[in-house]
Amino acid sequence: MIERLKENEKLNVEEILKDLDKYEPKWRGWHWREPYEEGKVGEFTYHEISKPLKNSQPLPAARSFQGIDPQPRAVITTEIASGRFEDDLRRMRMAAWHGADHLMVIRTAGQSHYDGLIEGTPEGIGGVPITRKEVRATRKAIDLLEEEVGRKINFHSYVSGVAGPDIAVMFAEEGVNGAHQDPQYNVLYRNINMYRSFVDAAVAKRIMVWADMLQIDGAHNANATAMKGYNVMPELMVQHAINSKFSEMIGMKPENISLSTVPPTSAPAPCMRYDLPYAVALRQLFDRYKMRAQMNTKYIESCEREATVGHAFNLLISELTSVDIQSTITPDEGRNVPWHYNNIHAINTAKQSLIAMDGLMDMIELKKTGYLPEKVRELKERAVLFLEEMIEVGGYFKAVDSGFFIDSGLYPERNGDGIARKMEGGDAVGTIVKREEDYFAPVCAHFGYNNVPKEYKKPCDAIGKCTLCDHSKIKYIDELDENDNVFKRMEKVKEDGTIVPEVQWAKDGYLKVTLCIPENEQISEAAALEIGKRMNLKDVEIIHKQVLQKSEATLVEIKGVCDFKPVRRDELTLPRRRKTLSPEVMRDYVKEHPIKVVAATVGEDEHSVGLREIIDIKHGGVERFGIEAIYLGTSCPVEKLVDAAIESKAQAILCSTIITHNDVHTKNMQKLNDLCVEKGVRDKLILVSGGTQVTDEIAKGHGMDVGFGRGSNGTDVASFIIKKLMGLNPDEEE
Ligand code: Z98
Repeated sequence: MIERLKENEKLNVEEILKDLDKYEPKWRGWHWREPYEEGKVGEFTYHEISKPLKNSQPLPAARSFQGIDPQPRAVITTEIASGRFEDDLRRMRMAAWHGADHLMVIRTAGQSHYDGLIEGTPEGIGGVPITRKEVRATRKAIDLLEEEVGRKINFHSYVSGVAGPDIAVMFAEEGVNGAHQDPQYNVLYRNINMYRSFVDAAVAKRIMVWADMLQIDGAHNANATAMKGYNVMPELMVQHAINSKFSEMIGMKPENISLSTVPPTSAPAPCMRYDLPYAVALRQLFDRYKMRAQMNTKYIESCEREATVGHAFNLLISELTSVDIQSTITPDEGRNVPWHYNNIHAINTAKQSLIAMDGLMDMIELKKTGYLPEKVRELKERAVLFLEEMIEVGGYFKAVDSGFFIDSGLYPERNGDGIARKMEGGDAVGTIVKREEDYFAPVCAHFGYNNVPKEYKKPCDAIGKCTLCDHSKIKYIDELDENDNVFKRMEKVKEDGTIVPEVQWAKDGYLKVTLCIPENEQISEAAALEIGKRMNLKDVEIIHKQVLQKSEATLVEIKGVCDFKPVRRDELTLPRRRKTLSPEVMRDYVKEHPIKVVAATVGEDEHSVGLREIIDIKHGGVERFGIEAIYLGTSCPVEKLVDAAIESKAQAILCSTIITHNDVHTKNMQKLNDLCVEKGVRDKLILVSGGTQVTDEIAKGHGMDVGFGRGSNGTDVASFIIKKLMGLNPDEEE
């Protein structure tokens, strides 16, 4: 049994799959982040953050801010469902470390297309099938992630389709924390009979109430589906209203009802003028409920940059209207290939933007007069009129039958392109059966009429507890298919010392290549595919194209599968990484003990850029830490360097050598050492050499204290010198 994850060890999926029949969820309900009122993280004070994590992966720029990782107030969502849940678990761990605490999985090919529960761990296409085993293993893995990052994590999926109530029961039993549930989704997009959808929704919602699950509705799908997504704003409000009120009538707490909001437009439309009034109107009309903001997906194309910028603007709306749950869609959603690292990019976009805007509302406020409130009022009026017309035609069902919904006209205008569903049509039509007078279901959290005999305090007393009251009563089926199961899949990719890149599944071998081809679009496309093949990639596909100028060049991104001998872990030479002192420690030391270095490129070497960067304050060179650098220029004789060091009482010499013909670089190193010995100063001077062809081994082999090759920077050099002066081991590795 795994008690605790170790940050330097991979998640052991086999261990998680053991003893699943005995697993019980540790908690139920929904977890909101806890506000961190004190707000102090590192040297900064924040106005609206939540409690810091125990373990996390900060934003890249945190390197310059003592590695801090402040966590926004809003819950951050990521959608993970690659088709193989065993790989999703690993991606969830990556997501949790970056700050996601709402992990959503989507059932394959549409939950709505399954008419019942399935068992085992079949592979899904573009989603996971959401079987009990998959749900249970996921919740169990998430328990470990919670422990590791130090925050509760919400697990979420969808309660839809004809099997909705069955799924709701299974989710309640297995400790799922949130779900999309909206009968309008079944009706409009899956053509399930409307009466049946509402009856099922009542049952499912009642069970969600028992499990204290958070509900997300499906209104935003109207934006994604309508021909003109931005015109459905009044209808979106009507859909929110129908599902929210219906849920409350079934007993759902308002704080467990979350509206799925999406800014309806994207640039090049003037989106703020649409999106902000819409978000404000929602907040005003639905102030009892929570807001889950998803970024706009309707207008996502295959450009990751464009998607990310769109996301950031959507996040501005979230900040301006105090979002409760911030959903993130991967920037590659438009390519239908959500990959590990793109989940992380999207989570980081949310975290980065929300933290960047911390305290914004203390400095600005939304206008109370003029365009914004006028537009807000107009939207609300249109929504109210929509509802009134629905009542006029005879109610919701009649309205759907008449094609009121997903019409691309801005209400009250109608374009006649809405989705009309027949009241007496759709899947599962005619399957509603009125309960007999003596109907009795011996289960708790049951919706509607139940003729519980008087002798029982609760219905399941009749059978000595139901599965909601006694988890051990659940019939757990491990696997049904002897070929399509997780064990068979994991067998194929088991650890064998090889390293294969992956984007969603273990050893899937996929990689992406970015090419700038100086040809027109058509030729570039063909050329990119050919180049991919010649790089030994299989199944090469274009995933993004962008004309830079019609005849000058086209940017093309391709994906393909590696078709070459895999790299082995045991054949690799690992780069050495010295432990460096923190900038503060270095600055403090130099303040107390001033350090001088002399530096030059030696011999006939005119390549000074590398050395200048090692020195220069602007490029993070040694000067940044207060070290004084005396630069003697290029092609400096070794003698001159040594004399200057002695004269200026420097503690170190930085000798840069790029040219290597006739091994001149090693000869100069040796000469530098020998001269220092000859002049009796070798033990007083730290000799540092650097250059693209220099390695630590070569340098040390030729009398230097250290050699810095490609990729080294001023921090590495300063830290080495200071550690040596402090009497610490400067070569200590991370
Ligand atoms: C989201 N990224 O909302 P199938 N019920 C509702 C839904 O919105 C969805 C489903 C069910 C989006 C994902 N939403 C789209 C209210 C899907 C799932 O047909 O069962 O797969 O639909 O987070």
